[in-house]
Amino acid sequence: MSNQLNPTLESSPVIKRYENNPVLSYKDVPYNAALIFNAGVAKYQGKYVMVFRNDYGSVEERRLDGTNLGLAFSDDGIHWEVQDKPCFDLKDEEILRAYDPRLTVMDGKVYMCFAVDTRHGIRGGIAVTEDFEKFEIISMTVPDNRNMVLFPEKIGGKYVRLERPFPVYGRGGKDRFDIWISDSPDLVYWGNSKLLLGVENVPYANDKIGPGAPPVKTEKGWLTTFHAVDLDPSRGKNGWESAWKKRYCAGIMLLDLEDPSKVIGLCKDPLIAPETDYETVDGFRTNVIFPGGMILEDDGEVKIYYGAADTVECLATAHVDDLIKLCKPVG
Ligand code: M1P
Repeated sequence: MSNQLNPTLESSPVIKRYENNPVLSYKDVPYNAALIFNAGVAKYQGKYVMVFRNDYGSVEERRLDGTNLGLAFSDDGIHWEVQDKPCFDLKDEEILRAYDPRLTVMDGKVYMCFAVDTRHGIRGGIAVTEDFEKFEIISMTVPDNRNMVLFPEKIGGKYVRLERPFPVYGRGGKDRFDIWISDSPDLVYWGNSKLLLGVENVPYANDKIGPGAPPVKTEKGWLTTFHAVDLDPSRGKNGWESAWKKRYCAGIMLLDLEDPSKVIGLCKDPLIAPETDYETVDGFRTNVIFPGGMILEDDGEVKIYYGAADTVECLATAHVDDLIKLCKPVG
């Protein structure tokens, strides 16, 4: 039975959920694992590769002890083989944990953006790897920032990223968070930051938005997902926490190929809204769809990977032409 929230939001008819969702849960992980979600996914060296967030502890006792990132490979993007140990575990006196990875393949290397909780705020990191054993950290933002994603090629001679800083004083002390875009000559120094999309431009969000999977290139523009959050203070207890009043949907938009700071198309309705039990009922935080991976296949199928209910990793597909058609001109 799904957990209906007001207002009712539905997924786009172009979306097809994988019938055997989730594609990954703690049961598939051969080490301490509890919540497996918010993965980055890419195609690399002839395989699909997934780096997933693992909040470990005990599902039975509803207890979480920490976070690391796990690694899985697949031949078809559906069935995954998890490696025997976590691949990334960032902790020291200052850094509490890294989470929510997003993967971009560029020049034969895998770049991973991730969020970092530190004792002095939440930072966005970028690391690079060729083997998922050694990661070199290239840059870290000032707090507070997260949900960073890299475009898969330089545009106008610069690297480009989307990101989601969290201004507090300047947005009335509430979660009114928006998507920004920045560029860099070297992935280290970032600037030319511009507002890309304000939360007020997404009709089904009243709280905050943030970048989803790294954009994919199409003939019509850069196609990219985001998450969009609505909040209703009257919503009560859901999931493991004493109160969870938010709902996360996936949205989709199209950015100009030469100037990706221009939104040229936006779907005014959710692309994926929480509807199934594994999205709305069975989870740590119910009613959460958190897209983090998007792969455009040669036949036009787009695989969209998303964390569901902050508990499991899921897959939905759609045809690229249908996704582009959803993105209507803005302004
Ligand atoms: O619990 C839902 C999500 O909340 C945060 O996302 P954001 O700050 O972008 O809204 C993150 O903690 C994310 O991991 C989590 O899925």
